[in-house]
Amino acid sequence: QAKQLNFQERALLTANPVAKKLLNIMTQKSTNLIFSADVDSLDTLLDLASIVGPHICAIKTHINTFAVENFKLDLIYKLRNVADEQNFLILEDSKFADIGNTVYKQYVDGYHICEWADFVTAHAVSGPGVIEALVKGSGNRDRACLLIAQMSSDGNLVSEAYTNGVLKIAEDHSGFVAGFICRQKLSSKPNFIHITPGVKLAAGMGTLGQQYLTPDEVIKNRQSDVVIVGSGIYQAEDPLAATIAYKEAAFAAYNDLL
Ligand code: S5P
Repeated sequence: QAKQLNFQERALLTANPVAKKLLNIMTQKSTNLIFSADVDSLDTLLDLASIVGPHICAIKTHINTFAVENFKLDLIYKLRNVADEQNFLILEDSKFADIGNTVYKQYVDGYHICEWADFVTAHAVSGPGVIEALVKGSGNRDRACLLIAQMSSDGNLVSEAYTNGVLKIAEDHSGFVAGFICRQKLSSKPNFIHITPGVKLAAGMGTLGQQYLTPDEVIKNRQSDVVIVGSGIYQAEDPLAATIAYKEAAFAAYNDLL
């Protein structure tokens, strides 16, 4: 098997500042784990972020899932401080999918995502205008997006041709696209980071169509780079112990490939 470039080597080959930061953090902290903090309130999210922060390379948020009644956007700026102190990035999983003009407003005006999220997720279904809108909204900040190239849910409509189209758009916008949300390695270009959700230590079917793979399967067999774990951590009796278990499993699998 040919020698794989490690994260540190790939950071040097990456023009996007966020991809570079992520690759460097993964090297410094020995973690290719992103925590998907799908909890009920921003207060709970902040508490968990402080606990698991030392063991993750990024936290993934869904800012529009919190009940509006007692929503306070200022808490997300507290998360920004925790992220800076503990050296992890913030990935807002907006899955932008509309025409450029609408995405621009969602990114800049709605929740001020451009201010606090290092990177965001986007579908490429509407074409490259979505990326152009995010570039415009980012201004001179260090920002990036991940394109959804494949999905984990049962019965999803993503075809091989669609995935190939997403790769093409990513290559044409590689200054802003840091990588992919995917089920396996899709591109041999070292600047693209492959990030995989739908991960649990026990593989199998989750609720509402979610399908789980193990960290070992995702990183070693499918050669993705990073795992995203949500309920495997926040539903665990001991979220810190679970975080460490996922971190060690995913990083050992990465080391096995080198
Ligand atoms: O295909 C996908 C893409 C994403 S970003 N499948 C996913 O599950 N996700 C997200 O990853 C999903 O929105 C959720 O926030 C997380 C998975 O959470 P878990 O609890 O199933 O680990």
